[in-house]
Amino acid sequence: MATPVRTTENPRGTDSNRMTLARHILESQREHPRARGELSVVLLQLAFAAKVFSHALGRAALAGQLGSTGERNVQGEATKKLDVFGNDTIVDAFARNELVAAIVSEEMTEPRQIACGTRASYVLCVDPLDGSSNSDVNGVVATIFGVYRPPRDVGAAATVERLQSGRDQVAAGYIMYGPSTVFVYTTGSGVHGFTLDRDIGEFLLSHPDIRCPQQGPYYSANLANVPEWDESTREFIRHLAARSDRAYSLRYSGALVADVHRILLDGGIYLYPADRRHPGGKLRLAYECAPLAFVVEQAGGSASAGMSSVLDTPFESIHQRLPFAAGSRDEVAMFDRFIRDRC
Ligand code: AFP
Repeated sequence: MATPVRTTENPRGTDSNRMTLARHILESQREHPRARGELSVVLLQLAFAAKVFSHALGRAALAGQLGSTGERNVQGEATKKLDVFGNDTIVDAFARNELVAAIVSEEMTEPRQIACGTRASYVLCVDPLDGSSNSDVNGVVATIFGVYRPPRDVGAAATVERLQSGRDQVAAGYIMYGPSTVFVYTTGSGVHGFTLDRDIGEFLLSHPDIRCPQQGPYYSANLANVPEWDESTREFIRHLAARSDRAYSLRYSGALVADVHRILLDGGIYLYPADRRHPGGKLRLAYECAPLAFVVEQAGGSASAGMSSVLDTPFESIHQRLPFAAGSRDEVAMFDRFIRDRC
């Protein structure tokens, strides 16, 4: 008689011993003996909101949730119904607890004060639906988050006014809604990725300790903007494209996270530089550039605002923009050299 094969896998193929996001967050928390567990709960609430949003995105076309609302957001961009839904989902996940003092969102002109009068330590900055133009064409979209702990007086709650720079982040990451839903996060000890197992409703570790290759084969930028760029940026892209060994390929999806995620895993450079229409850059510092810079740097890559560091850029306003380059160290250093040499 054949010996039965012993397996730890359940009949649905999910190993019950696998690392869940919740377990990972709690085990990381133990590395900080003075931690009170509040950041862990913030991350778990984000994961909960991500599951709600992921489910809604999958049904959006059937539920009449595609298309625009007819309104414009603070940036003057047409608001999609899913922008509103994504924002409401995040706000709802934090509105009735005192986990964060305030939420800064791409979709809200002013910060939403949550835990006024409490000692909440964190400010959550979020782009609920990154890449919203992709949502109507079944393309990849994402949520980006940065959890900030701004300096505060003893016993007082954190305030948005006290946010200084991306260095105030204690956690950052993104949730990417593609063929699978992936939660990527850092708390300053490496970068880890989890894939949503829809059958059991859990994020399971699928990309432990992500490392961004030192150099890589991709560049990612909206080349329709080339005529609007300064000469040094144009020269940099020409340099990559003209390599006789065809070392580089172009990839651009129109969703920042999808493009940066590829670069994070496979290497290369993502670029959204300043252009004539966006002299200060297009991407938003608090909830796009800084969280992704934290992730990329924690994975061993680099992020640059051209001549300066993304993470050290002082915050002047919550919706401030910044030129942004991120990815493999070699390509980002090369970009910085092109910019510097021309100045
Ligand atoms: P939102 O969907 O959050 O407004 O972000 C879109 C985005 O900032 C980013 O996801 C893309 O990389 C970039 O815009 C695409 O912009 P272009 O259409 O100008 O290339």
